[in-house]
Amino acid sequence: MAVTTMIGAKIHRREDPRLVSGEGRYVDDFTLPGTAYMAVVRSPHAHARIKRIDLTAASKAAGVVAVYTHKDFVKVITGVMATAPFFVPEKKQVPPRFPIADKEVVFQGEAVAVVLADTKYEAADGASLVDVDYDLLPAVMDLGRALEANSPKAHSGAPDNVGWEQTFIPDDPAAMKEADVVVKQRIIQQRLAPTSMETRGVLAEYSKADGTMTIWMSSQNPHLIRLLLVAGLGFAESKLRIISPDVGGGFGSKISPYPEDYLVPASSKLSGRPVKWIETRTEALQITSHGRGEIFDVEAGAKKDGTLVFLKITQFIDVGAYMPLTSSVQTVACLVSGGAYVWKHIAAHTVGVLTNRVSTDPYRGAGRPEATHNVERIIDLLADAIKMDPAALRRKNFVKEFPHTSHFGLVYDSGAYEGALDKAMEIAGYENLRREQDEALKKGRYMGIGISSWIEICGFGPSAGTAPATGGLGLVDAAQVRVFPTGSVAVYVGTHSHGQGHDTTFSQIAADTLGVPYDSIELRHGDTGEGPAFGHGTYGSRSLAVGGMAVHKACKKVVDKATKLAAHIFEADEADVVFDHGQFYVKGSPDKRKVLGEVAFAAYGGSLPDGMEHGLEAVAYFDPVNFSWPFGTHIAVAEIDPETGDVELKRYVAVDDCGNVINPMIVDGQVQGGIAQGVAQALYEEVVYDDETGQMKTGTLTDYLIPTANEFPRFELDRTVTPTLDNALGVKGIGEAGTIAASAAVMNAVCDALSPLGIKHIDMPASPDRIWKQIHDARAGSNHGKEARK
Ligand code: MCN
Repeated sequence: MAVTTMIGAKIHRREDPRLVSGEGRYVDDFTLPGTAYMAVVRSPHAHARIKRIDLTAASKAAGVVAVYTHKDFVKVITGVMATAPFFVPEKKQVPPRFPIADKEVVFQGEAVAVVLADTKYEAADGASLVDVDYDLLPAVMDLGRALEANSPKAHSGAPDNVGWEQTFIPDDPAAMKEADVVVKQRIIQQRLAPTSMETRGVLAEYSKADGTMTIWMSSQNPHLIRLLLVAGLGFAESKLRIISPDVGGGFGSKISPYPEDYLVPASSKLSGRPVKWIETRTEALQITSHGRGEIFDVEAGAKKDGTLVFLKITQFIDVGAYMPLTSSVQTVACLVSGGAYVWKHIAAHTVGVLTNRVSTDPYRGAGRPEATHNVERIIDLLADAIKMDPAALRRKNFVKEFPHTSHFGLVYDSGAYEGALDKAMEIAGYENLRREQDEALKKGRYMGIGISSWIEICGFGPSAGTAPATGGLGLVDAAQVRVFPTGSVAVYVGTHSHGQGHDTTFSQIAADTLGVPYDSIELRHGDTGEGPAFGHGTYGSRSLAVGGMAVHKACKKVVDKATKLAAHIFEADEADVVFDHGQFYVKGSPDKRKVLGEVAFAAYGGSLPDGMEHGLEAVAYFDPVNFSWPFGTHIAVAEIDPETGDVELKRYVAVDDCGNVINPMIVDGQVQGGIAQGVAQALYEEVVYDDETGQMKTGTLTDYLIPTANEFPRFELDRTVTPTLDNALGVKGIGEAGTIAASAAVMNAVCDALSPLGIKHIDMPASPDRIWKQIHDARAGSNHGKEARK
């Protein structure tokens, strides 16, 4: 029997045995005969003019095959890199970017020369012998300073440092006047380094004989990279193949193309040898795009009874020296700034600022963690100002009717925000926690409870909404389903799994839709040489709601054709044929059945209905009608040691809602990983530069503080289920939810704990020294001796 009910099944990820036993195949596991290894000579300065590059010693070094600079690459790289960012129409300037510097370097780590050698050690030694003479230029390292008229410019000769500036919705002074209470807060989103387990890497082989280029690359979206490289490298898509085999994490940092994606294939073309470059960990911290790097000025007003009136957001993004394709995705922080609440008015304005640092680009959540952080922090500040319980203030103002059209014209599809809040409060034991907190304070212990009722826009996205913002490309996705004559099935998808478990969940969808055994499905992704012509890849928690739906749609097409063929086999009318869990029969004769495999065999046989082509396969492109809008409530409980400033995260409760769930275990895993990253931002991680010299101070993992499992309590996870009506599976995304919710929950808990000292806000990361200093200042100030719960 081929009866399956895989959708919703809590099964282990089938890719894991291979991945955890060392059988994964990452870019560095591939080596071709004759491979030359590439090392990149990088600028040690944030901003400088290149006076002279002396290659003499490097060229003569042992094992060195070739040394290339800008003048060599202009012969084979035909265009500039794709930089003009998506989503912000009002660009002021987009600095053009060639993958390697010519006369000026604009951030520490920018490539100035590459060395090819027989081994990676010889390449590194050779690179150390390249002698570059620089004239230092003033660097722009501070976001605020960059906007001053007399600031140095990130690029010499530029009019100013403004990349974009856009008002999404202007102020409404009349609405603002209606508020009885107004609070204001500057909120800093520090720069973060995405830090995948597998650093980036590229291996390229140019074949002169047939004019093809094959590139192995650690990427989240091989088809999109191919599209962009076509322009830069001058190959037709049919001649350019990108293979992203197993990829050890991306977190958004492997979406946009990087200089090495051009320099490695170009070096292969110049040298006639396959060329490989694998990023070192220090390079990963220094030159792989950072996340966040923003300052928000947030102002909000409410009535005394807790009715929310207005929210005003001004966003400044440190975009770095260049603007990658997706750098402006972080402006989504404006578009979902209202969060889960009804506001009478929202005003939002964004400014993208050029500085002499590495670019910022999406990092898990991109814009939505910031929006959640802003609105959830400001709700707590309002609750404090009007002396209302923060949970009650949230409940009073939640959006309760769906679909709901936001001030920005976005339509929240479905939701039940109170249900998630109730469940989270019940699991946390909210009332008891508040009592415990009062008792603790009497004993001099500072305990805090932080709520974060998050919402998200994900599942990017409908072509009607996205194509105008992306230069014409609708963010649809594709799947190809092939049923072979014996009934086994191969599914090719345009998305890419690099930790999200698509091999399992997409096979669950295909198994149920086709009614075949789960084990008969082979899922393939990450190779532009097979499957559908295009797919956008994996980011913005879009894979299930768009790519998974494409799998479902392609399987349906296969079933439709098989039903016609079954009718022919049964000599019955198609309308009378029933398809039931992979078996066909004619109404009224359920004992005479054909399984899909038998029909598949017939599809390659000698008797087909008139006009039917042979074979049983289908390609489907899925264009969603809307984005997807998951939501939930997280509650963090923290205790702070006032003598050391150390934060102990004591409990973390998360109730999330991503509609129907394909695999509960994978969803839990995604939420756990996401929470870990959000907590990491709240308490530990920060990329730090020296403001004078532009040197990065956090260039190793001993300086850039990534927490380990020891730093987290057991996450207490639960769910509510509110399906979307916008797709047939009723699913919404979950890949970023934990990160979107967590920093606000933790920081609300930290600020709540310290509120008896009169402390209203703490910047992230809430490191012991930062907290200790704030406690020290508060105690030294007017609040000393007057500690009382708000
Ligand atoms: N899923 C499900 N039921 C739902 C929703 C999702 O079973 N209702 C399953 C999906 O089928 C899929 C997984 O959960 O197997 C995540 O699905 P989805 O929410 O569609 O997100 P994506 O697969 O598109 O993943 C992208 C998202 C993003 S944007 C980042 S960043 C991120 C993340 O996922 N980077 C990750 N999770 C990561 N996990 C790992 N291990 N590594 C990364 O780099």
